[in-house]
Amino acid sequence: MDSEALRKFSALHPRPAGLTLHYGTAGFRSAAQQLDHVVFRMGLLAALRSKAVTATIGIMVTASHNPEEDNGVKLVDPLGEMLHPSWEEYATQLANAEEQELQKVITEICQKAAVNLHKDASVFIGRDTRPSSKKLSQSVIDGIQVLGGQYHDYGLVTTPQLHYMVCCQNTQGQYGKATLEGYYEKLSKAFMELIKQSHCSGEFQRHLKIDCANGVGALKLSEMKPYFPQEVLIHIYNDGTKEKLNHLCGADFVKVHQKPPGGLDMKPNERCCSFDGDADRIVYYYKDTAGHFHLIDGDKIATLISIFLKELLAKVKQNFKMAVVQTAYANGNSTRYLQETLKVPVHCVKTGVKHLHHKAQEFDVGVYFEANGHGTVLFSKAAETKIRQLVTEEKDNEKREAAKMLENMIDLINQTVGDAVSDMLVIEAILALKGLSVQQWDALYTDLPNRLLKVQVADRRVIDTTDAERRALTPPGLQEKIDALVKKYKLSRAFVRPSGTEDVVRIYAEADTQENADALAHEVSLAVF
Ligand code: 16G
Ligand code: ZN
Repeated sequence: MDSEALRKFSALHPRPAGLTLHYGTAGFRSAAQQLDHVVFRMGLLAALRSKAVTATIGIMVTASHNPEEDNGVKLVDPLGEMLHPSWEEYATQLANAEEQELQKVITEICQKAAVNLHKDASVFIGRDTRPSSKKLSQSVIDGIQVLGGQYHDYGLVTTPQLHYMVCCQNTQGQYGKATLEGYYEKLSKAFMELIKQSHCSGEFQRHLKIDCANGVGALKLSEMKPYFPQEVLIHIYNDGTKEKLNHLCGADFVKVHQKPPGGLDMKPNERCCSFDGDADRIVYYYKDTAGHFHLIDGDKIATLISIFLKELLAKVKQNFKMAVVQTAYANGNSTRYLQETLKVPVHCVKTGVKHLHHKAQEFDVGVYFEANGHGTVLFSKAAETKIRQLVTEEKDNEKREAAKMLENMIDLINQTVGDAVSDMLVIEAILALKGLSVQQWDALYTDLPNRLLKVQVADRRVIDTTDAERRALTPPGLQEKIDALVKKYKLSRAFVRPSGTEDVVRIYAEADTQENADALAHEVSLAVF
């Protein structure tokens, strides 16, 4: 390690005294002006991680749906997954080290993680459209170079695009080409192949209004448009030319407030969707003729995809194991529908993409979605190989056609991480193939009324949870109080958990009516203090 270079460059990216940050569920997130030293040091860490695993590592500068003034950074592991949990601690140590301790901390990480500093390092960089992102990504480069790493800066990309690039690079192109053109070509080809098999006509079906949260999704969707023929009618709103990122728009705003975003005029029964600021989440919605707003969240997206895949899997008759992975936030009626009507096994895990992704890897076909709209589908290598083989070898027409659709689904879905663009195309293809309107999709089941609250407490870490965050272990007595409150209402459920991204405790409640869900959430929030 070039100690002189490390000293020189870390002095250019000083750590504000007394500032401690943690690598949480979504990496580091904070006010942008507090992050320069963090991104520099994450450049160092990405180089170390790359040397440790002898593969390209990704680093994305974004704070997703947070306000424009915030920013964040997270690392992407070789197959496009989230950074391995064992390294999250190293990230936190490195970010908080005193300047004169940096070299020591790096040496310690090298020892603990068996990193050979003489090895090469390769890092892919991406960033969102925040005004602070460009400069922060320059600081990332400084960090990589101090440790002698190579880098490729993709500039403005969606978070899932960066995950995709990293995966392509490390699988020698098996997953696709590690370029934006490669991404657009792969997805658009699979999409066109799929909808070719649709018998549904009527142009109105294809119109879709997309709120891009004034973020990078707008740029990337516009770039992708030429790859589609004219009949794909997507209309981009909140493209970032007029308003601020995530301000009164985007997937998180729509989900949390259960109302339409600003900047998008919705006519009755028009199909609309919202991306979040870095385009890794999507929710759909529409307004009915009476003017009522209907949200179609991640749970209903998972349900639609599961119905479609289950039908195809039945046709190819391979006994593939399929399951849906949710979190405690999944609407109770979605879980009920999946288990009881669709008869698909459902698993509940802790909040955070890495937990869902990990669980979904246990199945041949693992569908995972958070209610907030982050999700994807994972296919096991064995299932994928078999499906591709059926496409070329199967004599039975129906079976072969089903395999062909599954193959296109495999190519259309970004299996590295939830991807708003890819999910949107998956959903549009399924709606077209099944001839479903947005209302019919929404009517699969009715969401139980629910309420999400957040409360500030002195120390949110006093709350410890178990059973995939559905029960509180500490402080003592809290769970008993919640149990007693839940008993007062019908079809009710409630839980509390410390947020992994904000200094708050989150409370979720659902019940038979909105009044009861609100009351239950409120009563639980009082019990937390
Ligand atoms: C992050 C997570 C998201 C989770 C959310 C919960 C990733 C990429 N993103 O945005 O999955 O739903 O945090 O936030 O893992 P919370 O802990 O503040 O409720
Ligand atoms: Zn996001």
